[in-house]
Parts: sequence; C-alpha cells; structure tokens
Amino acid sequence: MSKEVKFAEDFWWGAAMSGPQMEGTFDKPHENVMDYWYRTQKEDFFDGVGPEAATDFYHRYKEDIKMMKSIGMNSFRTSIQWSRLIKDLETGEPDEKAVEYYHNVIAECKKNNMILVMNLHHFDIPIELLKKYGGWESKHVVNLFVKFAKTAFELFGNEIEYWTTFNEPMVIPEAGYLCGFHYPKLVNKGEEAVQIIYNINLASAKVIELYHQMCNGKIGIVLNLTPAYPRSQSPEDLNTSKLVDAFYNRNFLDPAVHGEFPEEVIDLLTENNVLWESTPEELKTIHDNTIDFLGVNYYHPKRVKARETKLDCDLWTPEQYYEEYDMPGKRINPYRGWEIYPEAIYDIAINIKDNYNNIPWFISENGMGVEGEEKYRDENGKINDDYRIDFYKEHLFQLERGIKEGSNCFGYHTWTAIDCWSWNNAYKNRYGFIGLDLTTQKRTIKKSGEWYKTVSENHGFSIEE
Ligand code: BGP
Repeated sequence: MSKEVKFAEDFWWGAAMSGPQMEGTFDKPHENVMDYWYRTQKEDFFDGVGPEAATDFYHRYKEDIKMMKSIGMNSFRTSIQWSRLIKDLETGEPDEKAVEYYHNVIAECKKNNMILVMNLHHFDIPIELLKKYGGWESKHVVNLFVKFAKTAFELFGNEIEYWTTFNEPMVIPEAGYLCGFHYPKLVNKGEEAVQIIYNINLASAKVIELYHQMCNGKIGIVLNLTPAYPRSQSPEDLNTSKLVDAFYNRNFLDPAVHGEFPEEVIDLLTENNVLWESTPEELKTIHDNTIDFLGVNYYHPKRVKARETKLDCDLWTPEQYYEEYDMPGKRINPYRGWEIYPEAIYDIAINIKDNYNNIPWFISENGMGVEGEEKYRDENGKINDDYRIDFYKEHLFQLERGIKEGSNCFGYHTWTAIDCWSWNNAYKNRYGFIGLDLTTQKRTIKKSGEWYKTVSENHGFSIEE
C-alpha cells in the first residue's frame, strides 16, 4: 500500500546556506571570527581546508541560483556577512563592492522567482569586535549590530520580504564558551555564556523593532530546537530534561515569541548569583518586539539524564545539572555522530502549536552530512544519495503529521543546496543536493536534487506503508 505525503500548493521547498560557508572571503573589508580562527589555527580544520574559496558563490551566484531553481527550489536562505557589508564597524558605513554584490544576488533571485530569506548573523562576528570588546559579551557590540542591521535595511529592506536576525544563536555561547568547539574555544564559562544569551536576545529584539519602523516585510529568528528527551519518566530525569529544554531551547524561543525569559532559568541563575545584567528598558524592548515568524533548524534530539556524578568544575555551568544519555539502540549518522530521530519534528510542530501561539514557522535547516560521497558516483557522474532521500522522506512524513494536526508550518528548507564549507569540519561531510568538486568547483546534481524537483512539483511524494 502506498500513502501520499502532501503539502500545501504554496509550501516553500528550499534550502539554507550562509555567507561565510558559501561565498569565499574575496573582497571582504574584515575577517569574521571563523576566517581568523582558520588563519591562526589551521590544524583545527579538517584536511586544513579553510573558507577562502569555499563554494565560490561570490563569483558563481548566477549559475548557482539557476541550478537551485532547476531542482525545484522556490526559496532559499542565505546571510549578509557583517564583515563584508560594513566597512566602518563603528558607524555602520557600508562597503561599496559588498553593496553591489548583495544587490546582484537579490536581483538574481527575483529574476528566478525565488523567495529569499536574508539572515543577519550566522556565527560570524567580525573578529575586531571579539578582540576589542569581548564580542557578544558586550552591549556596545549589540548596538553596533543594530547599526549594521540599519544599513542592511536602508539598502535592501524593501527588496527582501523575509529577514531573520540570527541563525542558531545558542551555538555562540554553547560552542564558544561552554563546550569549546568553536573559537574562542572556552569551556565552562557559564557566566559569560549567560550574558551572551541575554545580549543576543536584546540585539534581536532591537533589530526587530527597527525593522518594523523601517520596512513592511516580515522578520523572524532561526533557532536550533533540540528537544530534550529524558532517559526515563523518573522525577529526577524528567526535571532534568525540563531544565535542559529551558536553558538550551526556551532561553531563545520564549523571548522570541512571548517576549519573556523562562522563569525557571531566571530563578536558577539568581540562586547561583550568575543572572545576566539587564535594565528595565532593555527588558521592555525584548517584551515588545517579538518575531513575525520562526525558523527551526532540526538535526538531532538531545537525550539527557539526571547527573550521576558531580561535575568537576568550580565555575557555574549548565552542565552541572545534567548528563548526556547514550541511549542504547539509537540510530546514528556515523559521519557526523548525530542521532537520527525524525519523530522530533512532529513533537516540535505540536509544541509550537500548543505553547507558542501556533506562530507561522518553517523548517529552516534539516539535513544529513555524509563523508566520502564520491563512492556513490555512478558511470554518468551522478552521486546516488538514496540515504539522503530516505532521511528527508522520514522527516517530511513527521512534519506532515504535525501540519495535519494544525501546526502552522509553511515550508521546508534543507541544509543545504550545494555542498559547502562547514566550520572546522570544512568539506568533510557533504550535505548538498548538488555536489561540489573542490578542485575544479564543478557542480553536479545528485539523485536527491532530482528527487527534490519531483517533490516540489507534486507538493509531496508517496511512501510505501
Ligand atoms: C547548523 C548550522 C549550519 C551548518 C549545519 C551543519 O548548525 O546552522 O551552518 O553548518 O549545522 O552542521 P555541520 O556543518 O557542523 O556539520
């Protein structure tokens, strides 16, 4: 028996990418934190490959947008790099070459009838602002970000209908200040992480306020929602998962949608004397300037248990309240080490419907990175990535279930359209519908790209039950 998995006729079928991972560093007036990290610590990057050329979207955007259109994409997200658009970081004065480049990309999307979602921050703070002011720890940097956004809105605000302020803001404190896998590679810096969480929420709200004063489109945020499932239904495990959810998901989701931070987080931070510095005016800005729509990046769940051993650390850190739970029998993508659990998409959909005003939302990233895809290339040069098609089908099946139950989801973006550079994993794991030969920059459509075209044309697909 086969079953139809169907979506609305105007559903977005697209993919996400980001400036720092696609464009290459050509003509940039500043280095971002990733550019700097690579220049100074190349050994951290897979095969020593950096962002200089990346996928060379900077020069190839015309053919790339056309190719994306040819695989059925009707929308895509990318980002404006702060370190490219802004020449003078203190005043927000733009760089002329960058202005021309972004105008051209926007025009090309229009020409191809492609909905563009433009994001303003994708882990890519200009390195000077990190060195000089401590990056997102500083409220001066929050104000400089608002200046950057103002310049972007003045230049392109009414040419683009959909904007987002940040991509996965939790990754900035988590990867940079708690777990140490992104530059500045600090560990257990809970107090700093907490201030960064607050400051980014403030920056997002200030930019939303400005956008609504200046432009007529819609503005949102892209969050990595990682449902926290408890090991068991014991009160200890359940409380642990609630706390992990509040800290890692709701610390951005609640202010973005409801204008308020989770109470249990505020209580916990207050008890431990590590609450962020805030003012009543700032809290009012956060309260009054919430998002128009939400982007959800989903890759894998988080499985947690109550701590069994005390964390050996004198500093305050959220990790002292939980341990990762290595669930027996879980499905894993061995290349990335992430669990595959499509059902979480349904849970996210219902959570948004029930607890977040059923706000309009879309899946803004979902994907599977695989190493060594060359071995799946056939005699005609096509990469037969059936595993990726299966992965997408399973996730879309769960998304459709959520939509059928009333969740207000309007689109699906995969990560990513064309294989791209992925921070310190560089080009290890490939995610694209379109494969990239790193030495020649030749692009070839994979089997999943052909499949996506049929899905977009038919507004869905059928599966065997
Ligand atoms: C998300 C990021 C993307 C992208 C993706 C894949 O967290 O928003 O920028 O990189 O993950 O992950 P990775 O590149 O680490 O394999």
